[in-house]
Amino acid sequence: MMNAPQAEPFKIKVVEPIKMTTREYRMAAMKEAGYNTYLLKSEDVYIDLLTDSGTSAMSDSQWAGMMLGDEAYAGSRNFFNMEKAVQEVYGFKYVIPTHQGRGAEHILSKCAIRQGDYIPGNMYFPSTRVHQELAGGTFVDIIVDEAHEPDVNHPFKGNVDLSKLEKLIAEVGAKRIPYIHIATCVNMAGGQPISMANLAGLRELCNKYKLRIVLDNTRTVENAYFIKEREPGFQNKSIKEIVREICSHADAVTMSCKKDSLVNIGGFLAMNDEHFYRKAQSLCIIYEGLHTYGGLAGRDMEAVARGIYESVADDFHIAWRIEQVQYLGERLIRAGIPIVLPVGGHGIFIDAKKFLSHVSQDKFPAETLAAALYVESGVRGMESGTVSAGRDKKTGEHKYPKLELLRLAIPRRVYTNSHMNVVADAVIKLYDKRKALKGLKMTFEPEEMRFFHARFENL
Ligand code: PM9
Repeated sequence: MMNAPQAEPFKIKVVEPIKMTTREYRMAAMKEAGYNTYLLKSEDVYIDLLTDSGTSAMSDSQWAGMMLGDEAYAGSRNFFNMEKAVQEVYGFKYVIPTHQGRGAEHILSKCAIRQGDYIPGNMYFPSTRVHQELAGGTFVDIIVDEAHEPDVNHPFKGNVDLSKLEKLIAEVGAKRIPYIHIATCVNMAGGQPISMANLAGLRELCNKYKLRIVLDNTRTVENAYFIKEREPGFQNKSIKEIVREICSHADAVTMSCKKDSLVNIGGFLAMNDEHFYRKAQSLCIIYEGLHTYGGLAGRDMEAVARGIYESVADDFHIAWRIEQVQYLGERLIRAGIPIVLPVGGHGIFIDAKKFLSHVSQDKFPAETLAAALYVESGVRGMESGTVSAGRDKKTGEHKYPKLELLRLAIPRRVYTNSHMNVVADAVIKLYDKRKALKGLKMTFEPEEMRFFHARFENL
């Protein structure tokens, strides 16, 4: 175990008061929001664990950098700072800024996918899969089976099952696979890392079939921490070195800077291939903005540049971040709460199928749990289960995933372990009252990414 700092490796300079509410108030707010935590007003939330995306506290250096924003339409100095940060930390030559991660996914999908293509990945992510499908592709899950089993304790549940990839290549042919999209610290699996050995094996296999690897780089710094902790041979390497080595196995990356890079907005697509870069640059101009701002203000790009360096400047930042998540996880494990094991990098994922074993999956146990936890305590989490999985395009039926989870994602540098204690106490209290929960009925269903704005009624 790395020497994690005993307390937060920062001190608090600015604070944001949070509103305390009563149970009656929260019951009314939840009803008004159609029992979907995404539809709550954030000011009605006490501890907000909806997402770790764009919710980080920026440092004084990042805020100071915001004042140095060069808001020129073209050639902003902040773009060059961001480009240099990506080149130095992640090791890619060409950088296209985007407003956030899905902007990069959109450009990549449009550039590379043709109708009828297959895009293998280590478990789906909603925005990534939607862009693949809109471009005419089909996502294929090639993650190891263990990733779909909440209580199987495996150190690298984000690993690719190489035999699943070989099987797909044999079935459809390498020509129908434009690239493999591999995530670090796989979100939908519970923030589970991929090992360096697995990445190296994947690279070898892809070289054999001349296939490209695109990395979803969103949580690579967190993944690097797990490699350092768990994979032999990495204990004496810095997080910065491990991050660089992870990226060396990829041809390109998509990135939501709203996670690892400690900013409230921003993303990029980066690669080494000049031809791909030129094509992506043109699409950036059409969909995002000029290729030296891509939908971001100059000040946002400066915050991204500084955030990228900060995320790997020393190993204490990431050690403290992950240890806080582990702290909450261990409190829940000790109380017998069913959560995804091992504890992942960016949050706790409660196994709603086990927590609410009396609520069938067509009554959305994870969404039910999210709504109930808010009413109980003012803590907001997010569903990652049947509602997020959507419907099968062919049969029109709900896709019932093996993982039906309530995610409690922890923003970076925002909450203390006192807040984590409040969260743990609330979950434990709710567990004792779980039999009173009956499930939800969907009353409004949007076509794409329905978890964001679906509405429900209490059963
Ligand atoms: N992740 C999250 O809360 C934002 C909301 S979408 C449910 O976890 C990965 C692995 C992500 C991710 C966003 C994106 C998209 C790509 N890959 O939100 O567009 O976790 O910046 O990034 C969210 P953007």
